[in-house]
Amino acid sequence: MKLSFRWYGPEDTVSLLHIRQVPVIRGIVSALYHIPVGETWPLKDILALKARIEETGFEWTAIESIPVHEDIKLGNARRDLWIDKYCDSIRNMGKAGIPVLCYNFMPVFDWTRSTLDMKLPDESTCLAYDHDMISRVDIKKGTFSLPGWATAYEKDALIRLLDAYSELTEEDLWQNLGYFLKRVIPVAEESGVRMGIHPDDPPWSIFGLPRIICREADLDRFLNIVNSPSNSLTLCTGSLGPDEQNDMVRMTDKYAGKNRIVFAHIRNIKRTGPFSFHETAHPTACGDVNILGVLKMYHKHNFTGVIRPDHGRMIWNETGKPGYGLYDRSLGAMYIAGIWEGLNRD
Ligand code: DNO
Repeated sequence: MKLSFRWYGPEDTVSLLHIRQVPVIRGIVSALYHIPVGETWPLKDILALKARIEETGFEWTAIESIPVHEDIKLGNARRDLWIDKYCDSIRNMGKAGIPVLCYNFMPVFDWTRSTLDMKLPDESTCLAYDHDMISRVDIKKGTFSLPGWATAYEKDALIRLLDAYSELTEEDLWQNLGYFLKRVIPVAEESGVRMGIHPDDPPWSIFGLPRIICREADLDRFLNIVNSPSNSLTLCTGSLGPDEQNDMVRMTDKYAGKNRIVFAHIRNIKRTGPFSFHETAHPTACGDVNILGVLKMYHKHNFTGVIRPDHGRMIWNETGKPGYGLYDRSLGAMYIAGIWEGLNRD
């Protein structure tokens, strides 16, 4: 496996030189943050970022993410134009030799939390989701955005977008996802790229919008739309984990066994109610996801894809992008690396 670390590009307060001091990290997961959503990623920009990553001794192991334009998810008349541009971005990343592409198909909002700095008993802070709080938010009333989202909408644009989605059912969203996959996966195959869809986070509908990549049955349906190694998963333990029906160890065993996981996000959470949870440090003992069990399954199937520690808490007075500080993610990386070394020796 390629142990990697997410880096938000040259503007990130966590630098490549910081990451280089975390032992055994081989890869960087990054994106071109200056390209507007939907526009083609130019080859020269990809190569420039790649050179910067390689100068520090790393490999650019995965792109996270090339966001999917809302017109594609809505399935409206403009989608073909955006899909053509998406295909060109895939071709360019293939030419640059970047093998893995993470993306999601969540309408309007990417990962969503109600609190970005919930205090834990040890006084570290973490991201938390409380369904009652989210249900009370009137998103049409103002701007609502979280750091890390590809897009922050102004009020009017958001209202227009939500109106466009008001008629869209889950089944419509599945059809639009299928249309997208049938166009992009052949291009990914030709380009030597494996795409891994990121599950919906949290794995249920929010703000009345449809969400369809939430459970095992959804992942099965998704993988069957185009049965190709280029049509695979980014399996995120912290996104699927809040639904206790999602047995992460069994699901990792199943999908890694079929070679349909290209990217592993390792994150732990603690459930605090049927639709509520907060994030925790990565070790199994800290949350409700059996992270050791999940890693054992990757190891059992000789996983050669990308693994990264996902979201950390804020510890030791670090400030920065919530979920993406240096310190706790580094502890997570060491936890993963230690388990892997132990499994290799067994
Ligand atoms: C959260 C991340 C997600 C992920 C996208 C993939 O921290 O895991 O924002 O990058 O959903 O498109």
